[in-house]
Amino acid sequence: MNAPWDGLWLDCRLATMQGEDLGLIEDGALGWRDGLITYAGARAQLPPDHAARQVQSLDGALVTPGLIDCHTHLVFGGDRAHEFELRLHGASYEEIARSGGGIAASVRATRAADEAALLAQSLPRARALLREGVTTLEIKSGYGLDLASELKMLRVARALGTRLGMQVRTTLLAAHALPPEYAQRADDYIEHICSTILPAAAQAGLVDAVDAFCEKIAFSPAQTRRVFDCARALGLPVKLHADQLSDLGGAALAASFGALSADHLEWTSAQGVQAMAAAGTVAVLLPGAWYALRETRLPPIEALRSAGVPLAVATDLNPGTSPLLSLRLALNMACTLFRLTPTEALRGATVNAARALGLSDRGRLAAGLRADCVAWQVREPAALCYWIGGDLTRALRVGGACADARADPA
Ligand code: DI6
Ligand code: FE
Repeated sequence: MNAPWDGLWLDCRLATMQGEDLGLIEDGALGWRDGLITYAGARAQLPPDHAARQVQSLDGALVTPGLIDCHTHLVFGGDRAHEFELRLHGASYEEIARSGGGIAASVRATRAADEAALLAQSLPRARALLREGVTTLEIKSGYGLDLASELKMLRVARALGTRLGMQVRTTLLAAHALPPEYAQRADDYIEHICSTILPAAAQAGLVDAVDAFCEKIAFSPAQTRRVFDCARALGLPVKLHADQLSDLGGAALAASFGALSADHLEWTSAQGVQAMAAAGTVAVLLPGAWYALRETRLPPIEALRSAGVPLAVATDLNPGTSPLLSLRLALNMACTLFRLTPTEALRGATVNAARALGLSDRGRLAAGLRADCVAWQVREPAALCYWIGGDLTRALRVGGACADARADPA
């Protein structure tokens, strides 16, 4: 007789994400033990020894894998609400950056905050995502831009996961912007990343992947390649902020390194799409930044779809171009603005988001995978993309443990 399961949900609609669509199972059952799914399937086919310590009937509620936000800059000091007002009065994002605002403003605030303060400022943002079903969160550095501050950011990112019981994957984005001490010396800063920041962060075990902002207002393809060569030498996977404001061939560059993902992609060419398809690189769509910047050029969604490039959707939560505290709202934007189907959007925040992080142990409901799952207050999967805002979460498990941000009132 096997040990009893830790939990069993009955009478639910399972969106397993198995196969190429939602993998829906009506009148389903989901069991777990020791943090892993033991059964995900029809209730009628439950194995005989499915006794569980806690059994809940969900009255036909929808159950999905835990949501995965695969692209965030969630840790940062201060905010840039005043820049939001400046932009409403006609200032452009670039003009604000050139006058010392933008990322540089967040760098100053992040460097000035000690680790406890940075954690305290970041907790409410992580809690907001947890409350709406995000069980795995990617968090980038990139507002420190010196060794001590980049390590501080990455430690805070990991601490958020420990504190809230969420899974956190950390990405080093030291190549996000040029710090003031390296003004006019971008190549020297890239060398500092490669010789000092990246090796130290990797040595400290704080880096799961490496990213760069390949853009005219940030770093060139050659500088990006230099950082990626360093990441490859350290055995770290890469991902890239690619072709967001112009076509610098970022998507093809990312694909040439076998990147986990290329993100933004508004200006990606047909060649870039083909390169991503050949490399298996995931397209991470970030409609929050597109919306906040009032962009007009859409990513090549139909080309990506036709080429079979996996589509993921994320918040790009950051203080400048995407102060978006809701992955579900990102899903609504992906459908409404980018014309994804609800099935594409939901797969984009589960199985394809897991792939964008190089994770195969989550993002689907199947025996042996992590017991990260959400029971919702809706029956229709499309309702998760349809409702704009609101609290639709009914129950949440991270590795089988009850994780409710409301339980962490601090
Ligand atoms: N692309 C973006 O839209 C953000 N970073 C990036 O690489 C902007 C981040 C900020 O404005 O703080
Ligand atoms: Fe970003």
